[in-house]
Amino acid sequence: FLTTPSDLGIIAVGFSGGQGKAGVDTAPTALIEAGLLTQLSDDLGYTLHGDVSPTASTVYTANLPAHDPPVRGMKNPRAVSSVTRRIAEQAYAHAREGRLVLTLGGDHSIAIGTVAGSAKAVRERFGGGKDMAVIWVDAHADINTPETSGSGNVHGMPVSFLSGLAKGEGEVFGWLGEEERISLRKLVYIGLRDVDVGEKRILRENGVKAFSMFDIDRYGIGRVMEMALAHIGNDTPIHLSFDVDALDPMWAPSTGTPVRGGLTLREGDFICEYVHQTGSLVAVDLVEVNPSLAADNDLAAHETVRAGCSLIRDSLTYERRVVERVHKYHWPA
Ligand code: EXY
Ligand code: MN
Ligand code: MN
Ligand code: MN
Repeated sequence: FLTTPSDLGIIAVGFSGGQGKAGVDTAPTALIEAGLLTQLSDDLGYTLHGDVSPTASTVYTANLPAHDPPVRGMKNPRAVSSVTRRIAEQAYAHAREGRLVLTLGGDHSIAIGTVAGSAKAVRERFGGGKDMAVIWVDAHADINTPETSGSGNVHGMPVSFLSGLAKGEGEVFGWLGEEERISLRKLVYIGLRDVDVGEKRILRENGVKAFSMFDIDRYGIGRVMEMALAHIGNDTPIHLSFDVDALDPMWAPSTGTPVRGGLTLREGDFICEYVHQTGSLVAVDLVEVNPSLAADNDLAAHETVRAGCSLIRDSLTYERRVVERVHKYHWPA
């Protein structure tokens, strides 16, 4: 069945605790100030839900533990755990209301919450046979365990916690249960080009489907998307987690861990349009926009925010000028 839900649940998460650079917490406000919400409502016709006031995104960082020493080498472990837990509840609640969920990060650790919330909602709505797929667009694999991580930054670990490769305990991701897990068989990476040695071993040992920049050069983005969707299968809800650093720094310079040799803006937009066009999209994250890294260069920050808006728009529509939307999975409220 095809439905066209026009309700979009928005979660604005100004959170930077998954890595060390301040400024990524201002991204939701920057995206909104650039006109994102007007584009989604007036141009694309969505009804927006969720608190998107400038202060809303700060609620996630209010009342964080004052004393938060490392656990298994993870930095800010309790803060990241409690913020992602709240996000998971929000994402789940939006999905239960029949909304497509859009999350504005924040660093990529927040995807522990968004993906967990989507996975749980999809499992409840469609049953065990229809586990959700995740398309992770990133220069990095973000699949370090606390034990393989060299940095201790949790934004390099979300996929290991979400897949159960890393286990949480107590106040540090103890809330992540089976119902929030994803299967590594339904995970697909696109854009990889900076993967740690320990991560490569994890990807190999688990047979994770990954399309690196090499594959994109070799096959072209069109064929890569065909192969990615063939791997996932036709009949599977999709969560798209898009790290803006997947784009080449030429298009997205204001990000915490830029890696040259990335996607063009058009390739990034194509990925989003292609995923939208499947009709299977249930949630989108846009993360790692950090407007303050280019403080000496306003244009760079502006361009990165603009690229972020473009990716989000294209994930929520296709044929930009025609403005068509298609949604297969949809929860009756
Ligand atoms: N693999 C490195 C680490 O674990 O620290 C770098 C991770 C960067 C993560 C960025 C957000 O995608
Ligand atoms: Mn990432
Ligand atoms: Mn990245
Ligand atoms: Mn739980």
